[in-house]
Amino acid sequence: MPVYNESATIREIVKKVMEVPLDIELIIVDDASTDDTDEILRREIKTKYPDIILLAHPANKGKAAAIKTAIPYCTGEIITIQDGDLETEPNDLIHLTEPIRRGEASVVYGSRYLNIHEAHLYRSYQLGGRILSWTVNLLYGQHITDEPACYKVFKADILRSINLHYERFEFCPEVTARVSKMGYKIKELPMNYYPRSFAEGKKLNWRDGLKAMWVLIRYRFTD
Ligand SMILES: Nc1nc2c(ncn2[C@@H]2O[C@H](COP(=O)(O)OP(=O)(O)OP(=O)(O)O)[C@@H](O)[C@H]2O)c(=O)[nH]1
Ligand SMILES: [Mg+2]
Repeated sequence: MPVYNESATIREIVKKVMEVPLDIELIIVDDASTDDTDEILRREIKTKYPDIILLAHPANKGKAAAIKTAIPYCTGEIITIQDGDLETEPNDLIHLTEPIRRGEASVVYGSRYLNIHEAHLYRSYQLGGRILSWTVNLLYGQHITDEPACYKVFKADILRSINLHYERFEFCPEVTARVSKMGYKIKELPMNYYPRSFAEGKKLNWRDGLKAMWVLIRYRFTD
């Protein structure tokens, strides 16, 4: 769980994750938050859940950098990224991990479009996400509907084998491009989504969408 300034949601999301009926090892990386996220993590959350591994960056490095920091600490067979906000429903991880647990898939993405109830706060994000998904399908021969979805679930060895180059929100397009080039077919399953606004702390913006497009194109033609 990469976190940056999530003091409003961190307690609730950790509680939800710890209540999922799966054998979960939670590693939280605080990326030099400037609010009291770090204090909440150390004083309250670590006391309540001593098994959680808390890591911290001395300076802000980005979401992908936080994921990179956490990967060597993962001992489980499956790795997923859980955001520190309340946009996702951690119980979805039960069905999202199932194809990997059964040995039927190696990479599973959640999709907000395979649900009956679509809930997108900003239309521009919805369109941007669709364009990124079409790009992935066109350039990499996948059949996905929601490339930037927050739940991406991997057989642990696959994620470990990828030496992530980018440090910020490029995590999604980079792993999508690289698992595709490794020959993995991405399986998509529905996921719930409860979008938050910028006022509530959303950090991703349109520039990240353009960067994502660039990363997808770049990896198609270079290594
Ligand atoms: N480590 C780290 N995490 C960050 C940073 N910025 C955002 N995050 C975390 O990344 C997650 C996603 O951030 P959001 O702003 O909700 O972005 P989003 O639009 O939901 O985008 P995705 O979930 O990445 O598709 C949250 O858990 C944030 O706390 C950062 O600079 N460093
Ligand atoms: Mg989010």
